[in-house]
Amino acid sequence: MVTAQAFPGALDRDGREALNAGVSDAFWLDAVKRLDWMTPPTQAGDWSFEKDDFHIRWFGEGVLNVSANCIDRHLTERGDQVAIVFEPDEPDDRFHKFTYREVHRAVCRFANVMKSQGVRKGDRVTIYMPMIPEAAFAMLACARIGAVHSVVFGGFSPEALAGRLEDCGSRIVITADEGRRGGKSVPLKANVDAACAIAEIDTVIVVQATGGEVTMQDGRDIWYHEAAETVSADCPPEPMNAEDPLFILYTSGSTGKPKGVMHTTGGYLFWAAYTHELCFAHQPGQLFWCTADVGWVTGHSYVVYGPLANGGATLMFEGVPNYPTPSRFWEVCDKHQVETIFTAPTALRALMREGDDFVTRTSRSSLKLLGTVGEPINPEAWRWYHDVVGEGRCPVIDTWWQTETGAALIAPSPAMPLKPGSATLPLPGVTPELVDADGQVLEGATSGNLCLTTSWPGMMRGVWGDADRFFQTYFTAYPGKYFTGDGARRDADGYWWITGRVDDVINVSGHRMGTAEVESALVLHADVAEAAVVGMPHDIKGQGIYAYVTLNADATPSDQLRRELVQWVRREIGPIASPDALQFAPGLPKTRSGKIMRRILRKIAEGEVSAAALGDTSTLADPAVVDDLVANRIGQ
Ligand code: 6R9
Repeated sequence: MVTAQAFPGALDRDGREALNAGVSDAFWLDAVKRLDWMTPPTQAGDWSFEKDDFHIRWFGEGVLNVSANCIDRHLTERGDQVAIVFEPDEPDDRFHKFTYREVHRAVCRFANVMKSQGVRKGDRVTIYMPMIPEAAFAMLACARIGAVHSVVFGGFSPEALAGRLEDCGSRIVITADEGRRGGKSVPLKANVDAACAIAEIDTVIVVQATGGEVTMQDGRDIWYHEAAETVSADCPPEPMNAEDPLFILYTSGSTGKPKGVMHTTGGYLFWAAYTHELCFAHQPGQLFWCTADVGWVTGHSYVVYGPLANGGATLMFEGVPNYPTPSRFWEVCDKHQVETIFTAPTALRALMREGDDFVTRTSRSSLKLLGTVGEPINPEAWRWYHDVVGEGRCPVIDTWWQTETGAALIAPSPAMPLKPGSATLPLPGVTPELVDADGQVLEGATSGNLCLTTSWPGMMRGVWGDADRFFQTYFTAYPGKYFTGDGARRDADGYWWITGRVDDVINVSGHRMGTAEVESALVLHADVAEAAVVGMPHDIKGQGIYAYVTLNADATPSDQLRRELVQWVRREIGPIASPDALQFAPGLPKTRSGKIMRRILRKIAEGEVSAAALGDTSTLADPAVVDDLVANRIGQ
């Protein structure tokens, strides 16, 4: 336990518990006044998780615009204050600061360029960008005109990009010539060209980021800087209903293709802003640095929407934690006087391994809070963050949440007592519950599957293009409840500890990867007959990807083929999906009905190969395959 410390503007434990106890419709309708409404809502939540009456709506009859809330309403009071600080990949390149007024002009122009290309309210716009300010401008410009953005992480392959374009029927892509990360360039425009060969695209708007050479196709591709000169810097914000879609963000689940998680205007923006203030005691004008890419939900909620809705300054960093040296994060904190840094355990573990000198040679005196998100943080990394990075001065804010939840659900306020590895208590209106495999509710200090029994404003509203999939995926395992896919423990003190996914989702460096996706990529290769993918423990990434591959009869296992298959997956999905271990397996452990027993494959990948660990293998069609798998397992 780390004792609570006073923190300006932050709740202590009693304050949080009192707040949680006071949630009601009137509470929500009052809290949501933090947003600027064109028409104020008259209803708080209206929802049911029951099959016959399934619906989720928040802030009914409210009308607002997200970009007006993130920009316009701050203009009078803080038009000349910094809204976005951009720190480029190369520390010696010029950094930029944009005031709210400058962001306003840039977003209006971007919106007008989109309009001139025929984009209308409700259209889907795909954003495939590096971490540069134009990525945020493009998102806010979509919100301004009521277009629905779908940001695709710049590390995804042309194939993955094309799949996401097709799924949401987006005919326009906003990209850059290239991105830069860790001194390397990322050929974004070339990737878009390759995606255009698969998906049908009418327009590609290209931002000049590096000046690198790209080919432009007449009639399809336009340079942003040229188009921007021809449009006005004024664009009135479109009035949107609270339940109109704001964005789609693709995420991996345990089955099938990645799903387009859909968030709406009022509830999402409220939740991003409210949690940003509650968890980080954020005051207008403070510099907040969330290191996530805008390609992930963390970047949506805590790089763009939360901080800007709260009138803060947000830092966008193009690079990576260890370039040019493992001091980079802390140097950026010193250079810009960052007050809160919000990053992922995987980055902390990687930096921790490099030794304390890279940290201690920097000042970090501006830091007040340290945030973490994306995966369970091991107590050792938590302590290092708290003791070495924060010199014991800065509370660690461990926020548990998901793409589906919009923003944080279980997380401390800075003045609460903390425990290394625990996300502490739920936020107001969040009702976690533990159930066993049969759905029995578990009371007291215990572990189980983590469900949420009530709706909160930032909750996803649907899977794009598949009305049933939302209900089927999240509400059928335990009827009447949202099942998170995570396991958790509640301790005797009522604090929550998230233990990780209990489904077929792997969390690699804080990024979600569905085992089914990697398997489908592998079996597309001509030499592969069958593949099974599981997670394995990994010192830095948290989890790594372990693939078992059965080859076709005419193919021969070799190191070269192994490398080729790893490359193949990188090309099909992206580098984050590269298997860390790939074992050729003459057969996979299957039941007599043909179901692969992943439990056994997981144990082997974890190196737990005793008979006791592997458990009962007698129900397998061919128990001998297990011996072969154990004999040839790939050690870390
Ligand atoms: C925000 C985000 C969601 C999954 C989630 C869980 C894991 C996220 C965590 C955490 C333990 C935390 N996760 N934050 N586990 N402690 N503080 O990461 O969204 O990419 O959708 O991943 O990440 O397993 O279910 P997303």
